[in-house]
Amino acid sequence: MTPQEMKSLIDETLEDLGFSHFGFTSLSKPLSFEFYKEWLNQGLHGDMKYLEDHAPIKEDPRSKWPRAQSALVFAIPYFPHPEKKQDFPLKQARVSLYAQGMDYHFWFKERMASLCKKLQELMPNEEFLPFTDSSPVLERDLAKRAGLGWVGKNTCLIHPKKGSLFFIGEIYTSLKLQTEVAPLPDFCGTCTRCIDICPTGALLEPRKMDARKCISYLTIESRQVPPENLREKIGDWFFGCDLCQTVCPWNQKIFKGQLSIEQNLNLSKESEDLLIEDLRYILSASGKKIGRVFLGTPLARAGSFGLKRNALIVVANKKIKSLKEEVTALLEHDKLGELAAWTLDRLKS
Ligand code: B12
Ligand code: SF4
Ligand code: SF4
Repeated sequence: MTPQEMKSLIDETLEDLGFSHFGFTSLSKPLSFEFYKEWLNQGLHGDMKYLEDHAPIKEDPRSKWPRAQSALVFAIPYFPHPEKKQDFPLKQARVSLYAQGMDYHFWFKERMASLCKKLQELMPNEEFLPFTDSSPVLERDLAKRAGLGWVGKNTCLIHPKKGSLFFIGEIYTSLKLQTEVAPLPDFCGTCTRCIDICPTGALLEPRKMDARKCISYLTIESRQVPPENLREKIGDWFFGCDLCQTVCPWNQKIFKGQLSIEQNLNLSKESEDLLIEDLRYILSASGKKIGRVFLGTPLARAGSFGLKRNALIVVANKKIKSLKEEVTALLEHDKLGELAAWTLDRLKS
């Protein structure tokens, strides 16, 4: 199959699957692999040890998938969220846009798997393997090489007409497909809005993040309580953070007036009450109940410990005195006791 035939075939299904754009590239060594290695050597990945374990396969995908020759790379927008959860239990807690629905690890992968099935029927002797996020693939590098966007100073992949609020997924295949498009040029220019707005200074320099400082890491990936000097900077973010993307002029242009760039949201009395209700629920619900209610959403990843930790920080930063009782009840918690005491202290001032 020629690249042009493959493109036409996929173009037909693109809209049905909700993908916004796609491209393909050969599976050569990632262009930024040395940067990635150096980033790991500097310890900027914090406790995400799996990123170290994945390095050899990211460098040479064929060491794990010997037949893989190329990747079909897909983008799927998450704003507005395509897989909303009807009974999402939170009304006002500040949750990053990608997490305001069902977990993409399941539904995005399923959509790519359905495409794989179709391709497999047409080409029974070839191999098609779908991945997104958690597999050992350097996705932004791959997507850049496939022409899906440029790597912005906020480290995100941005497309001039689609912005950056999209997930990346890929199908590895035994087919030999050469990229026919040149990678997009860098359109950041002299802009530094993302670096300037980051509350924790996680963007150390253009395209280089200290993940240990990123609110997404601190509220989602980390299994620890954040160091004291970062707690206040998390502000009212309960799960993840979007600021370095929502401030980006390329997203602002596409999603006119729909993206908040407030460091801390200024809530009406009614919204403040809803926030308090959300936080009370998280602080007092059992681990079992939290697990059940958030099943299938990205919030399940943080688990009961992570969500209670995040709630305590928001209570402290928003100075929500009416939740004092719920905070006090966590003073004896083996992992959260210190944070609960810190929160109570903040509520006094
Ligand atoms: C670990 C991880 C995180 C960490 C670290 C993020 C980071 N910037 O490093 C944390 C938890 C902080 C995080 C946060 C988020 N993440 Co994340 N994350 C990942 C994951 C699993 C690995 C990323 C990684 O290896 N980081 C290490 C750094 C060094 O690598 P990198 O970010 O990929 O950057 C590469 C490029 O920038 C490239 N590069 C730089 N300059 C140049 C120049 C050229 C020419 C080229 C070719 C490449 C290049 O070099 C880097 C290393 O090779 C990927 C999925 C995957 N398998 O790749 C998702 C992924 C990057 N995350 C994603 C998302 C959506 C998010 C959040 C928006 C979620 C949220 N709202 O909370 C935030 C965004 C924060 C931000 N500004 O990045 C998407 C990004 C989509 C996009 N459009 O870019 C991905 C691809 C997941 C997916 N399948 O969709 N994430
Ligand atoms: S997601 Fe938030 S904390 Fe992380 S780099 Fe962007 S602005 Fe900074
Ligand atoms: S905010 Fe500006 S510098 Fe940052 S990614 Fe967007 S265009 Fe680039």
